Amino acid sequence: MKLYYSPGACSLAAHIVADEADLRLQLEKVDLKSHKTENGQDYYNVNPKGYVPAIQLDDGSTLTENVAVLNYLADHTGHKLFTPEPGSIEHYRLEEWLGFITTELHKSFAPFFQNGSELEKRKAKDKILKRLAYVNEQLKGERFLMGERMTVADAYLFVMLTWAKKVEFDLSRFSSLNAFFRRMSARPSVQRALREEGLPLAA
Ligand SMILES: N[C@@H](CCC(=O)N[C@@H](CS)C(=O)NCC(=O)O)C(=O)O
Repeated sequence: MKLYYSPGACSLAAHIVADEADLRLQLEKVDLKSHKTENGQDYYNVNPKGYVPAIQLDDGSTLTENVAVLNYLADHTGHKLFTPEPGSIEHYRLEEWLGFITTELHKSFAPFFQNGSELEKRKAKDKILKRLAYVNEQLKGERFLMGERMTVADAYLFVMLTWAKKVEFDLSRFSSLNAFFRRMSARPSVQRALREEGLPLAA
């Protein structure tokens, strides 16, 4: 399996999950400006949508969209991460978190990474901080979003928190979220994934 990624992008979640679950993953970096991969391939031939992540499966086909990629990986982690039984309420809770992270957090960062106006950035910041306040409440007394065991949603949330730090949001009042961030940062899988992407260790 191969992951097409860009350092520190949302593809980092899949990278962390694969490492956490000892999935053998080849990595291929994508330059999101030129849309060339590090092997000189035109990335549009891999993912016509032009964005990361994409995973190339062992049968040569490609899967895109972070939620689908994370769900695919979750189903191949051999229970090294918590992967609720299909049909169980926990399964839908995990989908609920993934849907929330991808639409309410991930997409809200767009003005910061796509040259938005100051007004767009201010509105986005208000929304993201409101959503993070909710996550902070949900994490009170919990190690991970789904309780005691890590799921793919935790890896995705971790990446969102690295972005919030990158754009210098003040997260100091979110004590549960900060504790979660420290716990995730301490995981060898997270440290290895950051190192492999050439990124500083999260602090
Ligand atoms: N809907 C996609 C969005 C992925 C996305 O936003 N990828 C960003 C990096 S985090 C990207 O590659 N942006 C470059 C572009 O859109 O051309 C998903 O959920 O996977």
